[in-house]
Amino acid sequence: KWDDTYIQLCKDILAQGVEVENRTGINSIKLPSYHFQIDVSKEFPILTTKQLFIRQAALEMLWIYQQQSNDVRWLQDRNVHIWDKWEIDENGDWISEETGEVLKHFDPKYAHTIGTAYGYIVKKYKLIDRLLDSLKNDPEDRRRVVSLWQDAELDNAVLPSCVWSTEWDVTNGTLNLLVHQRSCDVPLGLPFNVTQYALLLKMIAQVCGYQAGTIDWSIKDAHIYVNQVDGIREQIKRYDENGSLPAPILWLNPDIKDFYAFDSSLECKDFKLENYSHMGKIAFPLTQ
Ligand code: UFP
Repeated sequence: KWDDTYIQLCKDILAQGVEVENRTGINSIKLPSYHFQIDVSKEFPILTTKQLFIRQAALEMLWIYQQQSNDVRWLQDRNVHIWDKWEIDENGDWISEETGEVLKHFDPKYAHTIGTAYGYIVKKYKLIDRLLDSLKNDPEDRRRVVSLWQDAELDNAVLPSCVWSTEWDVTNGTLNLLVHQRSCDVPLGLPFNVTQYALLLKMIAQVCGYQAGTIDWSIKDAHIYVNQVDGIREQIKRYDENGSLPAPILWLNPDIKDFYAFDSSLECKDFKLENYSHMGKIAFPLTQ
């Protein structure tokens, strides 16, 4: 179960991780790499040892892969504020929330965006259209790499994509996914990222006529920032005392056969989490 895998990773970081400095100024405790597998045909992965807001996770995923946008205002219009700290202002400046200093200057044409990362890359390189075409017309294809990491685009990105590539294969009518994450904020990023890629897998599988199978998740630099340790200890305590709760069911509107047709308004009408019980929110600081 996803909670078991996740709590084990947290315990491993606290037990074996190394405390290091990094660009943010807040030290992190890191493991150099980590790997796990989730079977989405058996369980929709969303943590129950803390509350996760699936609407926000889904909208960020749809912003990247369906809208193929880098415009932070699209998220803000839907009450999603996770990218506010990385928004380039109208002068092209990216400003530190804490000190007000200019961390980096960009061409003002990137105002209100995160620059040349994530959705910008998906759109420019037609990554989703290529993926859908290959899945529909050439199921045995072994070249299905979707890479958000494009070296030529790095200089104009506020944050180079963290989850940076996916690989997709079809085996016996089942679509399986491998995800690479170059840098992983385990308390805040990972629970969000796993749920959103599981949803993406289910959506892509449905519109291409496959069952959703496994996700292999491969992390380089799995870390907990030192100011997040208390929250993680609280989550581990919940798990050690109570285990986890049964996984909810994800309902996806079966009438949608076109990836671009899934509702990406504030309401997200085409999916629902049924019977999501969880142990309540844990607030973790987000490091810019
Ligand atoms: N991060 C994630 N997942 C994401 C995302 C960011 O874990 O989807 F956008 C975290 C990882 C790291 C920070 O703590 O954001 C990025 O910093 P850096 O570029 O220095 O690795």
